Amino acid sequence: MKKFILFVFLLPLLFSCEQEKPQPPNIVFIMSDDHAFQAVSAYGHNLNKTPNIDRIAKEGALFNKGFVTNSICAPSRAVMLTGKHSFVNGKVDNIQDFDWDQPNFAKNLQAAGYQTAMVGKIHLRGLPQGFDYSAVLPGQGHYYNPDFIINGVKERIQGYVTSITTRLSLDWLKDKRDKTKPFLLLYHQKAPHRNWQSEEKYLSLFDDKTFDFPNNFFDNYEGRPAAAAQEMLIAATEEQIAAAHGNGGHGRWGHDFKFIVDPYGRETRFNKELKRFTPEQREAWLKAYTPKNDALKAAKLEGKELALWKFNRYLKDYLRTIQSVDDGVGEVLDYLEQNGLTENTIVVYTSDQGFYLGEHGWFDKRFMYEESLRTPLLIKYPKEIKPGTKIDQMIQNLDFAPTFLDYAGVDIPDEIQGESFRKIVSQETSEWRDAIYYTYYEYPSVHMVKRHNGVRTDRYKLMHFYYDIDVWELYDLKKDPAEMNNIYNDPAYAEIKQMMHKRYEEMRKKYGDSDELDKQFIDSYVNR
Ligand code: SGN
Ligand code: CA
Repeated sequence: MKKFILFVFLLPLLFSCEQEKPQPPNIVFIMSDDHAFQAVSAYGHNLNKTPNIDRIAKEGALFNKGFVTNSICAPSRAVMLTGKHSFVNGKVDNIQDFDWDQPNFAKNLQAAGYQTAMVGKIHLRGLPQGFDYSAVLPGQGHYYNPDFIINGVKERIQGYVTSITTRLSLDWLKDKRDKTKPFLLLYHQKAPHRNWQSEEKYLSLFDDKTFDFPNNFFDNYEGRPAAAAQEMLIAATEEQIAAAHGNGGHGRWGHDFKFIVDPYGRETRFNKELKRFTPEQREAWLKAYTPKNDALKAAKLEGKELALWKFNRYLKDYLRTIQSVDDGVGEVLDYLEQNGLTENTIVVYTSDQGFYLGEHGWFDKRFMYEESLRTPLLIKYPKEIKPGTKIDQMIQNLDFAPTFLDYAGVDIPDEIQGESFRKIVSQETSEWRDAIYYTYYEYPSVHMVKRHNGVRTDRYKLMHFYYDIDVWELYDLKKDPAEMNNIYNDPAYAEIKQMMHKRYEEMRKKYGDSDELDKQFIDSYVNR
């Protein structure tokens, strides 16, 4: 009896000890493909409404300076997984193989007892390592009726890729994981990647709107020869389209603007793309696009008017695909809420790089200029992050791996080059790096963006374009946020130039980059 009384007496103590043991947080890491920060309404650009993505910032934090280290898809994902720069993890461009055998943070979390899943676009060939469950798109994947490789087995799934990615993620959360363990879910959408095919229900969204050009749409690229040499114009002339390398290049009537027969009577390859659709999907598409395309043909627009039309077709299609992404984010946040998981789950929303929405006349990314260097970055974790927090420190995708390991209470391997931003976002400290380093390699290739690297501080950016060119660019981001004025040779900036060169050398040394490595990556690319 005495023993029993003692037991009853000690019972609450036992429970309180149990409760005090911190439970590692769950992590839902949402990444979209090519989602520009300009197209997340929380950033205030007024193009579209993303109420569900915005919920993350409202309940947590919004980063104004989230950057990548290499603005292209597969390399960005390799950096995210490994916490190491491209020239260290080896995946410098979309073409080379990624070595899945190297360490990644999902492997670390898995070893620490996490349930791990990767769903959607990863763009790294081979079976993803570090995941108990994977359902990934082969390569770029398709918008309609996509193939998925589910735990190594290919399967075609009928429907729209964004909704399927959400459904597979929710299925895993609901009944494919061990619910006694913490989880890591990489929920990675293909949208809004080119060629911006929207879900049937959003095909007419924004029809009643006309978007204005960004101020620098008709950029003349003066003082910026690499910018002049790109092939990623929204509104290229027929001559420019014809002269582009390969068939990726500038915006095209079929692939990009969705004409089966272009305004000059030429059949495009778009009809071929529609072959993947079911008859119902095809009908919905033709019903939406045919009258709009016929109207453009009848209007016989030219010059600036035609450019405005192309810009609007591009931007509307792009924004339409984001609507489905936002819907999916809402479904996942609702699931967490309805299952009591909100408090102990970290939710991150970001993109593999930024994107041009007409700035400099462009779509695509790759350049170190702001719109593609910068991504949307939003995070919530009610236990540590105050609602409505705004962060101005310069974060890079290099920092995801160490940050997640830090939250999970797992040791951060020394070889990781990024830093945990946990204390930055909880505002426990404000001490942080004051410069970031950038590299880009994929040239010559689609869009013809030349090899370059550079350093960005809070106010200045120094870039070096090399290989078949040797050009330096310097920008004062405070005076020239649109990066129209290369001040590299401006005597008024001589001291700044010197200081930035010093920072550039320091960064290359710090991360282990060098002229030898640049040369090695040229050789392996040219001789591949
Ligand atoms: C495809 C696109 C390009 C895009 C690359 C890389 N062309 O090649 O416009 O730059 O992917 O994108 S498309 O004709 O296939 O649409 S990335 O995000 O995967 O790096
Ligand atoms: Ca991408």
